[in-house]
Amino acid sequence: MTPEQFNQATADEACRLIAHCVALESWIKALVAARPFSSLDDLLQTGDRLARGWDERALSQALAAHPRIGEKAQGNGKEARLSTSEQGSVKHADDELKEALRLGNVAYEQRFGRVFLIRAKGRSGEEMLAELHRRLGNDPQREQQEALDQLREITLLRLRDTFQ
Ligand code: 2AL
Repeated sequence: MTPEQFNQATADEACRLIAHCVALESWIKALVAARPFSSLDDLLQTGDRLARGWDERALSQALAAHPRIGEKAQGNGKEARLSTSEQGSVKHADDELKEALRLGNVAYEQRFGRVFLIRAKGRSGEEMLAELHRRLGNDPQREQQEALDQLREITLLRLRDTFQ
């Protein structure tokens, strides 16, 4: 799809075209309402600006659509396929790394009460494990900000990949 096609779609159709980027209807609707975009850069910058307004509620809502690192996504929709592809580096991780990620996820959920979220595309399993361990040392406020930054990165990568 080109930005021009996105500009010209009906509002409902435009929402459907970007629905896989993040499970937050408010962001999807706001981006669609901000059309027309003069370029892909304009579109991506607006998507980024709108994502900078996310808070804790948005984070917990959006997290429902993200499987744990190292766990298979549920269902066979577009989001599940995207997660599987983003997490490609852990698919063939050895048992030791998989177990370390599993234990890290448990510790993170006990400490912060939500799933550990990280932009997986472009990161190895070892890098994600190191980040998990580092972020376990964050205070809750700092960690919420890091998780929101990761959610924004994942969303913007998905948005970028939606367009030619
Ligand atoms: C994910 C996911 O599904 N894709 C990604 O980049 N990160 N999940 C997660 N728990 O961080």
